[in-house]
Amino acid sequence: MKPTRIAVTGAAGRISYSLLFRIAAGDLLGPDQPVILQLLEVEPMRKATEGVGLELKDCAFPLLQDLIFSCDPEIAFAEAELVFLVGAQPRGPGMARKDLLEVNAGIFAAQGRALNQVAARDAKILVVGNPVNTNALIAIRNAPDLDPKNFAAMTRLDHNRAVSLLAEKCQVPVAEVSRITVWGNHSATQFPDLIHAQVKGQPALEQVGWDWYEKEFIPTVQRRGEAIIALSGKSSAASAAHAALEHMRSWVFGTPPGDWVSMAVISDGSYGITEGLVYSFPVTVTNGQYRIVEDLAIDEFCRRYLAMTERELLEEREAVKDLL
Ligand code: NAX
Repeated sequence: MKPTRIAVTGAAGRISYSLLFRIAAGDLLGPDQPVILQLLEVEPMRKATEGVGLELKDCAFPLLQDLIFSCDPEIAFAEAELVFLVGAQPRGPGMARKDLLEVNAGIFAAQGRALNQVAARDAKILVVGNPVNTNALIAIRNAPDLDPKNFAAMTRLDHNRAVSLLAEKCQVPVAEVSRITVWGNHSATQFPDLIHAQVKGQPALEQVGWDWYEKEFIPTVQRRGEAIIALSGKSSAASAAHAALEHMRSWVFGTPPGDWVSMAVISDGSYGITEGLVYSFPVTVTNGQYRIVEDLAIDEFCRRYLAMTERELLEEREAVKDLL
């Protein structure tokens, strides 16, 4: 079988350390699909990445047909069909949010241009590196020959957190939870929506009540990343890698009937969200193509949250407008 070329950036980082081995083991595309891993890192991380490469080889994964490493995005992205843009500049001490946005905008502009040149024309490109929505927007704008629908930014970790929290509250297996949506930005303004969610096929809110929803559920999901850093001193890595795998699996293999997932994708104006922003919506996937779920009822409560997170994304876009 022809191997699938999978590019991963930030290959020496913590998320990649969980992600790469699972991809090579078949957790992404299944036990019969060989893969070629194409790793991108920055020059100072060359030795560290080579070390990861040796470990990957030492696993003797039957599905790993080749391993390519480069600091040049045009080599790492060549003919890539699935791309995980994980690498990003973390926020340093005293660094303003605007500076962080600008540094990462430079990285994602260059990577967008390289993808435009050399990636497969139907590549699925998932942005994991923060700030994800705006990084994805920059990559899209710098890849004019690729369809914007080739790109998505990851809110699946937030989505999975919401599923798990609701299942725990209702004391049901996670498989009984459906129709969860995380709307908007992958940040503390995100809107985890239980209004349309179901538990055992019944409206979730009727089972948990408004008080818990507003006072516990929403802030817990919004601030889960910070809670993990406060406890462990490190940001989420294994759960982020798992979410990236699941996002890509949904995109490749589709969503189950009657359910949807959250993906940050280019807005087509659905739900009144500014066209062209990368915004997390409920989506279904068939034949490798996603569609924003239409016609969900949006009441005043939802509208307020949707607008709040949209406003933050408009501000982020303004901060990087020179690179768009
Ligand atoms: P690490 O700092 O461990 O690794 C990042 C790696 O990216 C480093 O090895 C660095 O050298 C590399 N890198 C930087 N610039 C690069 C470039 N131009 N080309 C290639 N590689 C480059 O971070 P890690 O914990 O792996 O997190 C990676 C990114 O995911 C961060 O931006 C992080 O904020 C983001 N996250 C996103 C999440 C989400 O839900 N969307 C959740 C987890 C995580 O916070």
